Order: sequence, then C-alpha cells, then structure tokens
Amino acid sequence: MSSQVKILAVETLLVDVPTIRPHRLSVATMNHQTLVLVRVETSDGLIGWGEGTTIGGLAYGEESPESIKVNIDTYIAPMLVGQDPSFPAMLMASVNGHIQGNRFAKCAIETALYDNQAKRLGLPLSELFGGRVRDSLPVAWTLASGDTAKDIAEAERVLELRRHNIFKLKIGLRSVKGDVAHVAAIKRALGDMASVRVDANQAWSVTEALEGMAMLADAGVDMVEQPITADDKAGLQRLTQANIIPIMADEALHGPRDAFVVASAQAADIFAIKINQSGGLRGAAEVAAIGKAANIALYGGTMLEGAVGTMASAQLFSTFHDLAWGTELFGPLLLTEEILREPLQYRDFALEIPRRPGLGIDLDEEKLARLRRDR
Ligand code: MUC
Ligand code: MG
Repeated sequence: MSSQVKILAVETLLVDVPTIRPHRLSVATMNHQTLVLVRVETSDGLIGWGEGTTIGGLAYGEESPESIKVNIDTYIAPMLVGQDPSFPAMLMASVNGHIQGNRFAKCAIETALYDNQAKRLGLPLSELFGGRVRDSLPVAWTLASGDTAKDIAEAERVLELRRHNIFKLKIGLRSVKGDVAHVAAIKRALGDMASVRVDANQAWSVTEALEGMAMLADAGVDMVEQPITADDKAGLQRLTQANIIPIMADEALHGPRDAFVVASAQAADIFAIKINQSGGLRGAAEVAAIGKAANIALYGGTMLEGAVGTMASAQLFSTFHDLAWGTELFGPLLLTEEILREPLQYRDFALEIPRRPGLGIDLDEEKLARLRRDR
C-alpha cells in the first residue's frame, strides 16, 4: 500500500551572516558567510532541513550560493514536490539521474530529505547511515585572522575554554618562508598543549610544497592539507610519497571517483571528508569507505557550514569507526548569529551529537525569516 504522505514544498533560503572576524584563506577573505538552507515540508507536518553552503562565492568551488538556489528552485524542487518523501534514496537516484554536477545543491536536498524521513521514523540521522559509534566528535579550530599575535591570543583563549586543542592554520598568502615563520611562532607558543596543522588551499607549487613541508615538519606541525592544486593528483602523490609530513587531500576529493583515483595512487595520507564537496551524505560515506579500504586515515572536514550542515556532517562522521584526525566542525562558532533555538554544544574539545530524531536540531524560523536575503 503506498503511503499518502507527499512533499508539499521545497524552499531554498540564502542567509547572510557576518563572521566574528575576517577569516583569511588563500582563496578569499570572508567577512560574512552565506548559508544556503533547504527546507522540505511534507503533508504529515514534518520539516526537513539541509544545507549547501560554500566558501567565498565562487572562490572555492564551482557552485555559488546563488547558482545553488536557482538550480534547486528551477530544476530540483519541481521534481520533488508531490512525491512520497518516505524513500529518500529513491528520490535522490532520480535527482542524480536527471541533474549533472551540482554537488552542493544535491547535498542540501539529500540532507533535507533524510532529516525529514529520520524524523518520520523517530531516529537520529546517524542511524540511517549505518549507525553511530560515538556521541561526540573532537573539533579543531581554524586560526585565520592573518595576524600571528592575534592568532596566538585566539588559540590561547579557546584552549583555556577547553573548546579546541587542535588548530588548523590557513597559509598560502605569504611567501613560503613567511608562512613557515608564522606557523612556527604559533606552534612555539602552544607547545605540546595543541596539535598544529596547516591548510594551503592549493596555493603552492610542488617545489614550494616540498620546501615548505620540510620546514613545517621541523617546526612540529602535524600535517599539511591540500598544498597544491586539486587537479594535480600526480603532484599530490609525489608529496605524499616524499614522506616528509602527512598530506591531507581536501579540494582534490570531489566525490567517490576522485577518492578512488587518489587512493589508487596512494596520493594522500588523510582524506578530508566533506558532505557538500562529495555531493551529499551518501557520497561522503563512499569517499570515507574508499579511504578506509586504502588505509588512508579520515578527517571530518567542513565547508564552514552553519548549524544544519555542521550537524548533518556530525551525524555522518559519528558512524565512521576510525576517525584518526578528528573533525573541524566549528562552522557555527565563526558566525555572529545563532539560527537554532538551542545552540550546538561544544565542550571538552568536542561537539555533542544529539540523539533526537533527524538532525536533532531545532531551527529558529522567525530569526531565519529576519535574516534571509530576500526579505
Ligand atoms: C577548507 O579548505 O578546509 C575549513 C576550515 C576553514 O577555515 O576553511 C575550511 C575550508
Ligand atoms: Mg581545506
């Protein structure tokens, strides 16, 4: 007997929220983040939420907040309205069959459909993806003010609060030597109290990376994330096999096919798993499985999503049996506005993952109505 439940509406909201300070990456300086939120409403009165947030407009990926919204509104939402929401994988198979690319848009839609269905079943989202093996996740913080002294003060403050003891430093805007001096000063100030890692966001050439990696290893840095351009898998393989310092693939992983290429070439020591970059929760789970099968360690990455994408990621990462490098699910802490009725809980260097149905969060829709760009 088919269910009577139907999808009534699929809405995409663009919500601009200022950051707590300028966030300087090699590809963009962020003074605000545009949250791309998808709201799926079904005839049984349930709402599902998803997020397709990216970084710096078109500076990081090939989908912008605006393209994500227009492509969902024009092509994906009409495919879903009127359909039975009880079979999210079937709906996503249809979306994937008719829509090329658009990984962020698909992630937002898939998350909203699974949040909605998990609420219907009364289960946390983690239980629809194999089941959680933990209720909290270690969370790194990114130091990216652009100023060494400010970064040290910020690290000391959050260490003192027992919020983070893993720090990722954004590099690639200075010379290699300038970046190393900045990183080494921060590592010296924090000593053994913290793990210090760097992310160049593709800024270096292979030669610069080899030079930088050696100096960073000497300075006590624990890993280097995506030092070179995403499409140079042979270069990434060279850096990994140089065995100077662990190398993490981030932008090189646009879903399972990239994961297979990188894993086959043993071109990374660590995979940054990102739900949006992987085209959704299922794609991210596949990237993780490919990494694990190739003995590549896992790390839970972020696209600096707000609470929805952050908790969707957390629900999925809670199902990974091995998560050797922890996560960086701090996105909501970089924003000046709270969009949940109860904020996410960060304590003892970890993010707690609720056991409530779906994502386990409660959006403040009045606040969203005030913040959204088109109101
Ligand atoms: C990235 O490249 O990993 C993650 C943390 C942060 O500050 O930027 C992101 C993107
Ligand atoms: Mg990165």
